[in-house]
Amino acid sequence: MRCFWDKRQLLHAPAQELHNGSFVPYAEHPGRPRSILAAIGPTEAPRDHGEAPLLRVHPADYLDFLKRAFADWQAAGRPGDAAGYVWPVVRRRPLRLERIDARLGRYSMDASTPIAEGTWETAYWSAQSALSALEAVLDGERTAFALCRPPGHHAGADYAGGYCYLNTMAIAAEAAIAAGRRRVAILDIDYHHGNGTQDIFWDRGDVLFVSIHADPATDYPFFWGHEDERGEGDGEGTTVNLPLPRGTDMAAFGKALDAALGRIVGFAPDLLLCSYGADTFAGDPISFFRIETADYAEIGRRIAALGLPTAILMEGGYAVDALGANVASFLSGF
Ligand code: OKP
Ligand code: ZN
Repeated sequence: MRCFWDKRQLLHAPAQELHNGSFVPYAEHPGRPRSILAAIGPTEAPRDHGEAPLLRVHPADYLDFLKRAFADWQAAGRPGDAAGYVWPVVRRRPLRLERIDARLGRYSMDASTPIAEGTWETAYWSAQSALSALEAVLDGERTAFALCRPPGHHAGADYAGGYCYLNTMAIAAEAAIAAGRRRVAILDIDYHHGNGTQDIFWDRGDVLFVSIHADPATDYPFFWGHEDERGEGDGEGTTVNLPLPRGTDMAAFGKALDAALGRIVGFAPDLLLCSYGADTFAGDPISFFRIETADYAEIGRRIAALGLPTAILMEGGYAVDALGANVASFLSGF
């Protein structure tokens, strides 16, 4: 399988994040892609598709924020990585925000998404890897893999969150539609709900978003991913949420997967895009499902059995020692 990765995706390395009340080492660190690279064999550098495909999803002012935030932070005399501390939940309205702290609040949803020196460049190349995997599939490959890092599915059109800055999945889906594909299905099997992807395609009838994830009653991101969220307008019924309880093993996950695949077949898409997170693994340090390494091959086989052209985009997975083996197992199923 063709695999895409750019070494500039190692640059982003925030020191810490706020986790359950303490500052702890940042979980989404460069050791993750190193573990995957050691397990999957040769990769190709992505082609540079420029900013136009990013702008189909994200407004220019948001990209400008991502590019400038770290420099603005340093210009304000701040130490370490840029991180917000105030968020405009109440009565948010358009404002010309100058202060870096205000801009960090305006353009992010949580405290797990600091901006460090190489953040923009890393996110940019993560998106280019996604676009290159999509391009391979549009050009006739049955499957392709993008080692996206940072991940993308928590980022909305104009907000960062959950280690995500650019929504790589939405960027790939919009590129597929711009290239003439009429119906695109997204299957998100990361442990966490892909709130950004859901938000972006909430009212879209041409993009199906199906997600299997930990119940947001107990798990991040809490405010999205509940079963009764089904989309609106043209998109009514094209958002499908299948939350599962902590402790879910392959038997229960497999039933939800079969239900998800049934919805995808019913949608009759031209193309499948898979947000793959290995944080459903039993040994994941921040997650609570019980999927084993060998199970990922079975999950991959069942998805591949749809027979759809499929681009796989990497999302989460934090058990770094097992991460490479988990990704390799999943890809082997295809
Ligand atoms: C990103 B991806 C919990 C903090 C949660 C954010 C988790 C982001 C996961 N104390 N931090 O979906 O794997
Ligand atoms: Zn996750």
